[in-house]
Amino acid sequence: MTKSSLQIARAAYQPKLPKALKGAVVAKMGEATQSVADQEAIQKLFPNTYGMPLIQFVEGEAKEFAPMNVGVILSGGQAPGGHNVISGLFDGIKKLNPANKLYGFILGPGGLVDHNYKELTADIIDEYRNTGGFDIIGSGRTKLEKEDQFEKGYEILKELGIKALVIIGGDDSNTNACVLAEYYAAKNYGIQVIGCPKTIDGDLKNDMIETSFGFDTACKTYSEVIGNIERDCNSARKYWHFIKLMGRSASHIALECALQTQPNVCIISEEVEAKNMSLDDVVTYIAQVVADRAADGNNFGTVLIPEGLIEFIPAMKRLIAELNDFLAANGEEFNAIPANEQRAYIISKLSAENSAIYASLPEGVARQLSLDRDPHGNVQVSLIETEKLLSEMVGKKLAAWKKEGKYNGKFSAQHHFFGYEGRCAAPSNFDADYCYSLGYTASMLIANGKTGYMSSVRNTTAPAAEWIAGGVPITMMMNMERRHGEMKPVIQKALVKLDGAPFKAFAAQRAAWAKETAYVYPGPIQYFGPSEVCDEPTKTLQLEQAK
Ligand code: FBP
Repeated sequence: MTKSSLQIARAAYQPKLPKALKGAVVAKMGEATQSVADQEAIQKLFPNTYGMPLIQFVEGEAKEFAPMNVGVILSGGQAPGGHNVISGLFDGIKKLNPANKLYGFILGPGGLVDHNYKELTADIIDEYRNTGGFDIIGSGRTKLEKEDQFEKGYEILKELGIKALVIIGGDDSNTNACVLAEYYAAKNYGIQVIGCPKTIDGDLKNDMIETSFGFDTACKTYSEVIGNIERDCNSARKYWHFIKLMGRSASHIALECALQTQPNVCIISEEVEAKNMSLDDVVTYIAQVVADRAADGNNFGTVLIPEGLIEFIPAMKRLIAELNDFLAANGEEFNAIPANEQRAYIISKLSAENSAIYASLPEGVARQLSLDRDPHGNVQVSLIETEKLLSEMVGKKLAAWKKEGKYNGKFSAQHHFFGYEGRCAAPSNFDADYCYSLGYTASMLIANGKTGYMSSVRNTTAPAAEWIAGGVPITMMMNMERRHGEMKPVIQKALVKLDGAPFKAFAAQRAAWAKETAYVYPGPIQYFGPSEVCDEPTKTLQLEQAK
């Protein structure tokens, strides 16, 4: 297989480990834990895995371990560093006993249920060290939540002599990992389940999990390209660039990229919701920045938009909910109507408030809202071209202001969507080290007989040698939430906190960034070179950890 020079050099990179994990370790037990909320209900649902203590690994005496087999699953969207979690896990279990074996389940949780797996041997692992992607075994979005799936999984785990299963996933996958851990514990099947925090979205984090892996590399990849666009923009001085950034619901990616590149505008969905802003409020805010810059002779700029924005605009949320219900009940009638009359039909059927909003939307977006449904009958908001929606509406507003003599500039827009470009990038040193440490820590949790824990590596703004490795009971991160009409135990999703340091730092500077051209050009991720260039954590982490 042909490899690039960087791939060859990067294969030899030895990820940095916390000092405590370099030799033999012992598990130091902390205090018993409680769930973040709804303690009684969570305890009742997880009698075997509730209330367990926090664990920290510290240097200890070497011990002998009987041979064991371990399974691993990659779940959900790709995130840079997944291969290093697996290589850290592999090296960890081999160090415990060279006879230990690692099995990977193919294409996500579905591989466990369908008994689709392969043994991950040293030569396979070596091919994937420090590489991006999840292609070593593939990933998938099958939800592991039903008893018959757990039983099908048990069949193959028993057949392969697997003692522990590591599930690498986001909040939902780790919630399901905990449900599986509880199920196997209740049944006395002797199979441990350990989770690892993954997602570029950065929304799986709490007091004990400082960040999810992949967020660092993905944001650095997007920020490199945003910086390049900003420089182009500041060179030609003729375009407004509207850039949509991935992140299904939380705006952590947009916020981090804003902190790295200092654009003229960055919308944060959580703020839009908290301030009960309408679509028109968002459009007016952007148009005002455009007009103010035009008054200074600057007819150019950059705007960052989080992917999930539409669902956070309260009025849009209400419109989408009514549309979902209406189309679920009247889909056939709607589909029988000629395409050019569908818009008018919907306008005539919705409640007055929603009908007015729908009528105000550009043709293309209105069509996307009424056509694209996922298998559950919901609008696929990620398919909505919010960047085009906003620039079109800003353009209209500016044209109106021009007539009123309130604006006298030129507005020409370019559109971009950065998402998939960053999910499989070669992991930054931070993610390469962090992921390897998470995988290695998972092997230590297994060796210590733990189940229902998430691998945790903390103190991540310090040099890697000082990182603190351990385990957090997954039940500690849970609360009860209404999902599909039922109350369910789930890991709390971490949205952007408006009173958190990253948002406050952004809010304090955004007016200056709007007016001035204060762009920062982060450049590409550096894999070799001085530590201050290669090992820097995200601005989000730096601001959150600055005490
Ligand atoms: P996870 O939550 O599974 O990590 O996935 C995150 C994500 O990359 C979102 O940012 C994005 O909205 C979504 O996956 C896209 O999903 P898909 O890969 O199925 O198109």
